[in-house]
Amino acid sequence: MESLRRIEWRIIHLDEVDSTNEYAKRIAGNSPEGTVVVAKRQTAGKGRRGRSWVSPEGGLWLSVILKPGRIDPRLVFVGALAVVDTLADFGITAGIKWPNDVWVSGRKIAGILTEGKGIEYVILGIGLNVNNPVPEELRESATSMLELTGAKVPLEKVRERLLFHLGGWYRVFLERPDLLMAKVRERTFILGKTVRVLQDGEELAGRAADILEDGSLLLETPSGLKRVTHGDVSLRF
Ligand code: BT5
Repeated sequence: MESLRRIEWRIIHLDEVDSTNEYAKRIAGNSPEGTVVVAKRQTAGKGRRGRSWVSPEGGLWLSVILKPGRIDPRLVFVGALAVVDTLADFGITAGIKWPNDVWVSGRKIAGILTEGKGIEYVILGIGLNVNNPVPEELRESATSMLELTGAKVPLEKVRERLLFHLGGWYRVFLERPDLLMAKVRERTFILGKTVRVLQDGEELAGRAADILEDGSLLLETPSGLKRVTHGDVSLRF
């Protein structure tokens, strides 16, 4: 198989922005693939379905513009695996909580938000708590690299490692999505566990049996196997 060249990142640094995803969307039409928007702070950082993402100074808040020619739900895993590998570079063992979170010891350290426009572009947004304070209201559910390592972590180094791993996993996504999904299964810590999934207001409970090739979650419920394409997974009952 002919190997694609590694993506070249072109970084736009901002002090403050509403949301790096929104900024990236505004410029995506006229920007090449590999454009990265990084901000020190976001005033309206966002998660999925209108939720907000707390983004004070000290964290890594960035969005990359990708042009794979299609919207593919598996792109979220390119971000999640890159975060897991980056954390490993700093001695932190993390896992993927399907579909878009990265957790360490029962707490969320990063979230991924992908947004796309047809075949034109995909924005892959990543929020990783590095040296920023963990929001008071999320004390129970969130953590940061600072909290886990007990020391300030060089933010530029984290960004560098993250972009390095993103480039690598993006290439795997393009060339060998089967290998990407194999790694996702390996890194997903909910497999085999009993979970509750909230999907469009409907609640499903069952055993997380597998992540299928298309990125969806296979749930073993009392009424049979269910394929879940999106939603929020919770392990706490
Ligand atoms: C996510 O949404 O986890 C996706 C977050 C993506 C953030 C990045 S930052 C760069 C780029 N620009 C943006 O505007 N967004 C992306 P979701 O699965 O919906 O989770 C949102 C929930 O996570 C919130 O409702 C809170 O409970 C929790 N949360 C908010 N801020 C957090 C933080 N800093 N650390 C951990 N959890 C947080």
